[in-house]
Amino acid sequence: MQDIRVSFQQLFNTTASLVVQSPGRINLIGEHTDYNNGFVLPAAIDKCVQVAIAKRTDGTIHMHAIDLQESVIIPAVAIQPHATSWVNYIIGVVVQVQKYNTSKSGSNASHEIDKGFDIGIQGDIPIGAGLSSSAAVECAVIFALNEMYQLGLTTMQMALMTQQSEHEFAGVKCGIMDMFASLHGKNNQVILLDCDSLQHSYYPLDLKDYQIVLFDTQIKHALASSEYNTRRLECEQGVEVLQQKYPSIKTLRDASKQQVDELLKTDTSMVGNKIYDRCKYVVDEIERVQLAVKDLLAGDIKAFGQKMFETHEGLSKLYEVSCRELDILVNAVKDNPHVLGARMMGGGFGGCTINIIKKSEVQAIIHQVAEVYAQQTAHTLKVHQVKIAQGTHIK
Ligand code: GAF
Repeated sequence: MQDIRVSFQQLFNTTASLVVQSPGRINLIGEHTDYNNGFVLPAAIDKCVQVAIAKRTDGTIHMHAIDLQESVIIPAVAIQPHATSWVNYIIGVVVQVQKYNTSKSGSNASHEIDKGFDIGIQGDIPIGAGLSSSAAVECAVIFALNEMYQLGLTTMQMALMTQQSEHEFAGVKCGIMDMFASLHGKNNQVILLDCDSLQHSYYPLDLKDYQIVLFDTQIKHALASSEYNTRRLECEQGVEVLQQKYPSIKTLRDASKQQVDELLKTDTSMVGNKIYDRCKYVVDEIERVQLAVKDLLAGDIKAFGQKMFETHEGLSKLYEVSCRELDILVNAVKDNPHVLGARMMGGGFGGCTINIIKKSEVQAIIHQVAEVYAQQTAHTLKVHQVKIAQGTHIK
């Protein structure tokens, strides 16, 4: 990436007061569990978004996406969602900061953010690949605003506010995982996050002779966000039924497999089998993450990888968020003795698979999978080899 301070100076004819870098993320296991208050095991990666920022005094926000060579200017107050998606990831966060300011000192108080700012943005996280480029933008923006306006937000508050911004300005009712991982990542460590209590612990990822490789389908089906929101609703519908008999169940995190079988499997007249399938996948996956962490701690990467395959099976057959292209990529490595685990990663309907592959075999396997993918689809495989990196920070 080019030096963003230089681009900023040229674009806005002023010096950036600070530059913030925020990473994308991978997720080892625990998919679609975050908004069900379960566990996830993500890590920040060495692909990131950078923002450079400086205050203005004329009540306008000037935004420039360096990679896209696009500029947008809006008034800094009474902000509404914009037609351009990258703009929403910035202004949605501004709105959250303004709400926070109002909650602290009332709507009549004046705040410096209302006077506007210049912001330049660039990055190398592939867009639509399921590596959370949008969360990285939101986290970089909130971190920069927090610093520039001395808001005093904790990284936990930042994670919750950027999640809210995604709900309101991107229309995706996402969980907390992506923002949390981007803000809290540490070099070479995976994060076990309990999405209920938000307690988290770090574990070194020692894959021995194996490494993580991402296979990118290079597609993103249009129904991704609407189906995502539908899955969330289906889980909530399941919870409503479970609550009638077990009022202490507030989310699927609180439900056991037995309770899901007892109330959702048989009662097809009320909720239909889809609801059972969704809830069954989620309770299985919440348990699977906890067992997978034990495998990791015991150094049993083979058992860990096996669970990744199980996750994919559940996401594909029960949760139905995979797609033909992702299934082709997982099937292409399933029986390969040098691949310990593979599964689709992130929200689904495109994006990447995450694979644990023997280092010495990586090149041969890439070659083989690329061939299968080209034969069976109209797309070209892209490969990302990522390292686990530090979370959001000032550059
Ligand atoms: C997307 C969402 F943004 C996350 O919150 C999470 O639900 C993930 O899909 C699926 O695990 O990345």
